[in-house]
Order: sequence, then structure tokens, then C-alpha cells
Amino acid sequence: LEKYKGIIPAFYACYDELGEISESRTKELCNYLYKKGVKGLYVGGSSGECIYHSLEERKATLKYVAQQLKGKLTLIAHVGAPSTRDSVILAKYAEELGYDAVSAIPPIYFKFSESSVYKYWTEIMDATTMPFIIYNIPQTTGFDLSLNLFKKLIENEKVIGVKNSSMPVMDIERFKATAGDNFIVFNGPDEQYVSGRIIGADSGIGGTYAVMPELFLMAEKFVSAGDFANARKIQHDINDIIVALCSLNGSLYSTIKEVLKQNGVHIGSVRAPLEPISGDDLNKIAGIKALIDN
Ligand code: HMN
Repeated sequence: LEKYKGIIPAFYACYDELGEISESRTKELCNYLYKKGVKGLYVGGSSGECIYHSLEERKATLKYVAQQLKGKLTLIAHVGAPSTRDSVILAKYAEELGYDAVSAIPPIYFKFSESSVYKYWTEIMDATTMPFIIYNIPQTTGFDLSLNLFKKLIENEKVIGVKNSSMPVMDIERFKATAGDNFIVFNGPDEQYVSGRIIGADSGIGGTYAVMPELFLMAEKFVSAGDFANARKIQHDINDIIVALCSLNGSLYSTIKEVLKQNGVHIGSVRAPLEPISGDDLNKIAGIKALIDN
């Protein structure tokens, strides 16, 4: 499980100037992050705008990333989709491409019982021989993974981890205590990376890592060395940046993409209904970039 331990950025959707998925830009972002020294990538998740992509677009992104980085970085494919059918298609495709693991949010839109969610995740797991990482993100899905359902899921040996994005850090402690050593708990909220790691997370997957990988790599270095005073300082800097990234009029990801553009990485904007940055707020990007670079 060592290959899952480290800084794993959530990969962004890379568009051309017309807003279509771009092969060359996807590969450019792959190269950029590879050179930064991250451990792996979480492809096609929330930060990857998966919810706004067709099945073909999601497959294309999975393919371009695999072509560029398979065997170089740990690759996790997020395959959660509105229907079980589409999720299974994506999981099988990820296996064909040689991804290390698959992961999925619970089904969305309708309210589902725990048994429906259990069935959904189990059908995805049954579709391939790959390891599976549960994705708990109640603030966007409305479904809060209970400890009981978690216990039932980890009976399946394909379940090697949970990416926990709920805000109480205590959830991380509970999942870790329940699943034990031979299991990976991924910290989801970037604002709490250090606390998540200290309370039991083995690793992290996050939507803001890719815009400031150096800071998360440094935070991780301090946490694993037991230097919590310095880890806390880095988390403070990270949180100042996250607050700034979230303060503009467009979506968080459009702000992030504008900052990346200033770093020479052009991956387009965001797909509607996510909103691009506009007007005066565009002038604030340089300031946010300076905050990151300092
Ligand atoms: C993904 O699935 O792509 C991300 O890893 C999701 C991740 O947990 C992010 N959560 C949301 O977007 C709701 C966080 O990393 C988030 O971007 C960060 O904590 C800033 O608020």
C-alpha cells in the first residue's frame, strides 16, 4: 500500500479554448505535476469536473493521463457516475488502461438507502479485479458514510481505502481505528491536511494540491518527521491561500486555473454551470500567485 502514501493531487479537467477536453493540455498538466514530485493523481473526481462530462470525455481524460504517466505515478480513476451502468463501464475502462485503483462517490441526485449505496459500490468492485477506494464527500453528495456501512464495505478485500472529505477530522480517526493498519485513509479537506494526518490519515487527495504542490509536499515532510510546529506553519500558509482562492467571483477551479496559467500551464477554464473568473477579480490572480510563490 506504500504507493498510495503521499501527496496525490486531484487532477483538473483540461480544456482547449473552445471548452473541449484537450489531449495536449491534459498531458501538459501531467508532466507539470510529475516534475513537482507528487506521488500520484486522482483522475476524474470532483475537481476534475466529472459531473459535467460525457462518458466519452471521461474516458478520454483517463486515457490521456494513463498514456502519459502509467508506471510513473500511482493513478486512481474516479468512476462514480449517475448510473451504476456508466460507473461499471468506466471502471472496466480504467482497468484496461492499467490504473492502480478505482474510486467512486455514492450515487447522487435521488436519496439512496445504505443498502442501495452498498449495492452500487459492490457492483463497481465486482466489475474489475482492481482495488477500490470509497469516496465519502457528504457536503456535495448528501450521503454521509456511516461507520456501520463502512464496516460492511471493508469486509470486501478489494476495499483498500477511503477518501474522506467530510469536515469532522474525527471521521478520519474513526475510519482509521475501524479499518486498521492494512488500509489507507486519505485526507479530503485540504484545509485540515495536517490535522487529518495526525489523527489517522495515511495520505491525502486534494483539490488544491496541484496549484501549490510544494507546500503540501513540505507539510507532508514535516508531519512524517514529527515536526508538528513547522507542519502547522505550512498549514497556516496553505489556508491563507485557500481562503484567497475561494474569495473570487467564479468557481474555485477557475481561480486555480488562472493561477496555473500564470505559471505557464494553460488548461482552459471551467465548464458551465461552474463560472469563470471575470472582471476585476482577474486582476487579483497575480496577488494569489504571489502568496503561493512566497
Ligand atoms: C476531488 O474529488 O477531485 C477532490 O479531491 C475533492 C476534494 O476533497 C476537495 N473537496 C471539494 O472539492 C468539495 C477538497 O480538496 C477541496 O478542494 C479543498 O479542501 C478546498 O476547499
